[in-house]
Amino acid sequence: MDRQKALNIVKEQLTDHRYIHTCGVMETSVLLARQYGADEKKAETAAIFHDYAKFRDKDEMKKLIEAEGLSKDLLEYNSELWHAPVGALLVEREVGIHDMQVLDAIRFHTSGSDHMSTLDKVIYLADYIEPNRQFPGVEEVRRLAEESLDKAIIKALQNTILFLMKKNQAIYPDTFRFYNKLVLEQR
Ligand code: DGI
Ligand code: FE
Ligand code: FE
Ligand code: FE
Repeated sequence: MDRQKALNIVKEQLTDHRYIHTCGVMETSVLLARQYGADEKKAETAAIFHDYAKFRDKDEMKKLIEAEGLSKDLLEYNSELWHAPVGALLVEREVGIHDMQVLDAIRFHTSGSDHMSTLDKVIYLADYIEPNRQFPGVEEVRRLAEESLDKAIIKALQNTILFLMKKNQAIYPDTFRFYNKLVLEQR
């Protein structure tokens, strides 16, 4: 799909703030895709649509997770996780994108999983380090991203897991699976 058309579609789904974030993810993912050997056009498309479902009503997302066979265990965890798998579903259904690599990158962009492709990792990391992000520790992850996709993601996951733990929140098991896989592969 044409980039401007895709951006126009997603803009209607998002707040201005989230749209600016999306444009940052788009630019960063194309650079990371080039650097780490993922398909740049697929990275661009996945980035544009990665937060497509971010502002869907929680009840609507809950019903879709139940009715469409998405992992029901998601419902026991933070509802922030839901927009990723629901987004993959709705981007296919409402936007008509059927590329499974693009849809998977959207599906796994929040939780991660233990079988992340390079494209999935590129979107995951770009979402964390895009230029408009300003949380503590992001500069270190940006530096690591210059030398290693996996090392940068490990640090991002450590930051996210610690952040959630400090707020006394549960961690979705796929996030630990993603983290463990990357750490074990570093040895
Ligand atoms: O949608 P964005 O804000 O751009 O970013 P995202 O899709 O990565 O969502 C991140 C939020 O999800 C962040 O505030 C942490 C929260 N979250 C809640 N539970 C979990 C979780 N993130 C992960 N990775 N794992 C969790 O179990
Ligand atoms: Fe998101
Ligand atoms: Fe993220
Ligand atoms: Fe995002």
